[in-house]
Amino acid sequence: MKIFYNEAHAQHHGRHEMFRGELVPCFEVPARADYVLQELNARKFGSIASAPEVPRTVLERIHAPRYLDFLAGAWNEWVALDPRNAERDAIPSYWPIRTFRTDVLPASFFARMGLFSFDAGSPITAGTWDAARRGADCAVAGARALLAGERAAFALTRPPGHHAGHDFFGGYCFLNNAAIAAQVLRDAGLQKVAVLDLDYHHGNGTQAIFYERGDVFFASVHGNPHTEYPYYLGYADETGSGAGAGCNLNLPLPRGTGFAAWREALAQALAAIRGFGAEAIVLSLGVDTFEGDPISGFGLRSDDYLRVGEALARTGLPMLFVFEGGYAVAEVGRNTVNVLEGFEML
Ligand code: Q9C
Ligand code: ZN
Repeated sequence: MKIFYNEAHAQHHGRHEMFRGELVPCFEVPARADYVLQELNARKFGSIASAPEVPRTVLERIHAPRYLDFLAGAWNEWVALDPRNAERDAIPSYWPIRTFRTDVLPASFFARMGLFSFDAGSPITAGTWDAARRGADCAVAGARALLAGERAAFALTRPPGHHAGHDFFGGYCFLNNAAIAAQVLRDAGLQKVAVLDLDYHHGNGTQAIFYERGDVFFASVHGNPHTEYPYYLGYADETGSGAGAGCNLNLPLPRGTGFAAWREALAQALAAIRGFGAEAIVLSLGVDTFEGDPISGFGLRSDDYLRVGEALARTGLPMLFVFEGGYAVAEVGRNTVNVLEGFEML
């Protein structure tokens, strides 16, 4: 399996996120990707390469130009407001919800930051844009590896991507790596692509991007949004609309779900992807389904991830793994590489 590692990932290092009324240390930390890289090396796994830079037009297939402009300039704008801001993360605190206008792009940096986000948990730091942009490059390189005939590839990058939408960030995500990769596969001539999201949290950004499209199937197994982040999307009755009717499958499970029930949902998602006729799968690989995850509620154990990889391999489809969540930092390498090993060994 070809592995594309984002060497710029640590340039995104949020200090704090707003959580229940206080600023707490970020859960989404550089050490997460370091542990995965360490585990790949320890288990002598694949060839690890860096990805070539892709032109911005590739990102614009998924993201709005004014959103990309905002992200690219956000840190400089933030520091220009007050030089002391260089010591602080930029975090939004105003959002244009129902009844507000979103067609006007405000002059205020804070107003724009809120326009382009949906939570206060996703700080922008000095290197956020570079890390996110180089991460998208890894996802694109992975997609191109599949197009060149590889059976599988892994984009090892952070910040993650699946909560980011066409023109918004949130959930620690800025650019939707999985969506960008799926679009690259489509643009290269694959007729039908699936994105399968196994992160604990519903991939609201990916779902929204493809919701009205019949060429990209989105399936997700995740914590029930009634009680779990991102709360406002991810219900079972969201099945796609317009040309995308029937091309969205949400399988929400209650907090506390263990591997037996979770793997049945995975089997259901894979059956639907097969029925759709996907020619490749982009796999949003979050391992925050682990029993020890500090912000999630499923009960998967480390060995279970080997079985997950085997189930994915049995699809026989080319597979691009894209790293997403997983916050039990010391175990994130073992769990992630177990999926890849289960896949490779079958
Ligand atoms: N501070 C991903 O896994 N915050 N994002 C939940 C804990 C948001 C998770 C409360 C969690 C976002 C990619
Ligand atoms: Zn997650």
